[in-house]
Amino acid sequence: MVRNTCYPIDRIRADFPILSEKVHGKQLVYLDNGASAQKPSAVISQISKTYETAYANVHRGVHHMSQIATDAMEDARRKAQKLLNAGNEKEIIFVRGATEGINLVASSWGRANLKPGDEIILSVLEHHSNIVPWQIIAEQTGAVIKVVPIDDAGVFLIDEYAKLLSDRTKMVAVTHVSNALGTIVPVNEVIRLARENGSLVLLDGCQAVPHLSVDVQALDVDFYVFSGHKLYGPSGIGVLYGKEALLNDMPPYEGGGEMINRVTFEKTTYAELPFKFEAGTPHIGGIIALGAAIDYVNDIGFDAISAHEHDLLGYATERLNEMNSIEILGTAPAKAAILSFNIKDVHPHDVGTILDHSGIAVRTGHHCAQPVMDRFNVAATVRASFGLYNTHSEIDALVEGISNVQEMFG
Ligand code: C6P
Repeated sequence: MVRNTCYPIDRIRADFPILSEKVHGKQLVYLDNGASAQKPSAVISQISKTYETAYANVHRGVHHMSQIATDAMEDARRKAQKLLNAGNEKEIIFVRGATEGINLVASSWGRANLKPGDEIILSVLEHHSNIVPWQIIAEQTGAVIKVVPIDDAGVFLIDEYAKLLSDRTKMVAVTHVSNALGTIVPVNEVIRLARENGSLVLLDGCQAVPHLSVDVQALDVDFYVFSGHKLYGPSGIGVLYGKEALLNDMPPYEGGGEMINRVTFEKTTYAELPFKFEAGTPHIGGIIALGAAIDYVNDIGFDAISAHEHDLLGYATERLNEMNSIEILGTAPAKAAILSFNIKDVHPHDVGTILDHSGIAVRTGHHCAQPVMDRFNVAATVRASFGLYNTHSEIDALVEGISNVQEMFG
């Protein structure tokens, strides 16, 4: 396998202070980026800088501090707009994360549009955040959920999906990249087929945005969500993209300050987009720092990030395939940054605990994707998830850690 020697890995790693930490006396090997990514100095210092020099509540004050905080927040909105290539900054709604973004659409759009017998299509690959909000709204409206199956490799079965579509389908809500298996879903085809049936499409981009370049206009997707904390930004902040006309037609999700035009006890009118969906004081410092995270990944470039992570995933897959008694779950030809596996006769939690003693952080469990676990008849897996700062020698450390586990368990 040819390595990309131009990728500035040493400089990138130096940007992440936490990567020089030791865990149990060993060098940290952080392979849990799917759960949350670490933060570069540019993001960490932006958080301090906001609170030290440019903080006040936004969209409220005529005073200087309020104005510069408002400008910085709106600048971050434009960065998120460019990241997704949204046509218009009103289509970028700041939410707490992907979970809140999906709940917002399921609740607001769902309450206004779903009727008994209408159908919502999900897939087996979904994170619980893209299942439960739809179950809640289906229960409230009488809508019905249909589920696209996957094959033994974890591939989204597009032909089965096509069979589920009908004029009853009102919403297709699927992940762009599976957080449990890494499968990249053929979203262009998903959207094209949904359009033929007149359905809307929401993509859960939580596991895609840190790894691939996304263009919501080229995709012609109706709603797209992601979380800042997986994109090297702070937790507690994320983005919901929605087409302007759809968002305009949707009722507010939460009521409160900021989302109103005029309030009287007789009648309240609502603010324009995007503020109609941003009730209350937002996560000002987090939004501005998310802007810094977007600048950071753009400086490296998604072509370079994707190529580097693809290289890491290929190398890790090759190394694990050479080992005995390892089962990799999720072997789809199109995959991103995730390697889920089990070691024969060893519980994933034991694997995770032993790896941790060598300083290696992986996630073990169901990854908030229990239907995926059920599909493979397992309760849990070990998941190594890669980010832009990981290296081949960290994969070597993982392989050595797995060998130690195998030796301990005979
Ligand atoms: N997955 C993981 O370890 P929040 O918690 O709102 O930031 O993101 C939820 C979410 C939604 N969709 C996908 C595809 C996700 O991967 C996640 C978060 C983490 O895989 C934490 S459970």
